[in-house]
Amino acid sequence: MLGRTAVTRGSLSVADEVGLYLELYRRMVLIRQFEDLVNALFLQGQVHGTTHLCSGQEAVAVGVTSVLDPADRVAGTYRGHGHALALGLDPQRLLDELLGRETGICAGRAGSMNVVDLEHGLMGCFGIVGGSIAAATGAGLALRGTGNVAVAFFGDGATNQGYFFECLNFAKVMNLPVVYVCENNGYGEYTPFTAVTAGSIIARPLAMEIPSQTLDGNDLWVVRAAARQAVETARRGDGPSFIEALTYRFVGHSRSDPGKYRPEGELDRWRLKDPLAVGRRRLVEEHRVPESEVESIVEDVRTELDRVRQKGLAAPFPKPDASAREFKDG
Ligand SMILES: Cc1ncc(C[n+]2csc(CCOP(=O)(O)OP(=O)(O)O)c2C)c(N)n1
Ligand SMILES: [Mg+2]
Repeated sequence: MLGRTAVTRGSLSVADEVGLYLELYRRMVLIRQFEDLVNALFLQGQVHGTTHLCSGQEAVAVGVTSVLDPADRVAGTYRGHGHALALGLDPQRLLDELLGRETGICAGRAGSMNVVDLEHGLMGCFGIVGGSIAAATGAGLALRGTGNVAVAFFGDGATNQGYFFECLNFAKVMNLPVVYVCENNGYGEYTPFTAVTAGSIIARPLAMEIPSQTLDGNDLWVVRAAARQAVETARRGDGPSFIEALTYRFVGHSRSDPGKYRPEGELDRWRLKDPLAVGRRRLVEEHRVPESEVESIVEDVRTELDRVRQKGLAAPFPKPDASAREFKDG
């Protein structure tokens, strides 16, 4: 049975292990349905800017954040709706942000790619590939000795950026409390990561003697266990760790991408490993949760998001501020 402290984080507070996993499963369902909603609203011209959806990658965000405290710091990516919701950000405030409304978490000025929510530990979602790596490393420097940790989420493509090497080296040498979480979804935009990556990703942190593991990123239980180990290492003052979570995005890179570059059958194969299906199976078969209870989670989230959608579309737009007018005028 997990301790109470291990299961309390922001709005996440439950009494026992089954309750915990039901709540974590609910968060994965919330992320999936939220992304479906964003997609629909984008097609209706309601979402400003572009969107990068994380459908299929939910278990990584939810598993890792499930072992964090509110004073820990997280840097997400432009594919960051899942990171924000996993941390407990109110879906209403996130959707309002995407719709460019005053009631959004950043008052409608950040949009999809740049969400910040310090209350829940989210330092930002970074549009620069690998920007999260640098931000979390800096946060790790600030958090050194406090018992809190910084987490960087980033893609496989980001591991070919120069600062990936610089930051990991710096974190190891300075013994920083950072957990690096690579969401390896097999592609950087439209290019398979194998076509642009020499050797393996995991060999890179291992060469710096950073404790590292490659794991099934579609299994919430597996991700959570590895994240707990990595976070405990950092809290103890034993330096950075690295997780390579193998996963897949069920959708294109961004809204303009139908994903035609994927080999035939690849998407179907990954769909068999859908994190929601894996989670449902574990809940029903291992934790003896009735199917009907799992189904009611899915229905409850649907009802909640329907309300969120209606309220979001009725929310006010921000008024242009004086400085913006001044800039425009002259
Ligand atoms: C520094 C930088 N270079 C290029 C881009 C353009 N770009 C946006 S997303 C992306 C692919 C990144 O792939 P990956 O790191 O695997 O993350 P994923 O999109 O798969 O989650 C690229 C090249 C960018 N945003 N920033
Ligand atoms: Mg990728």
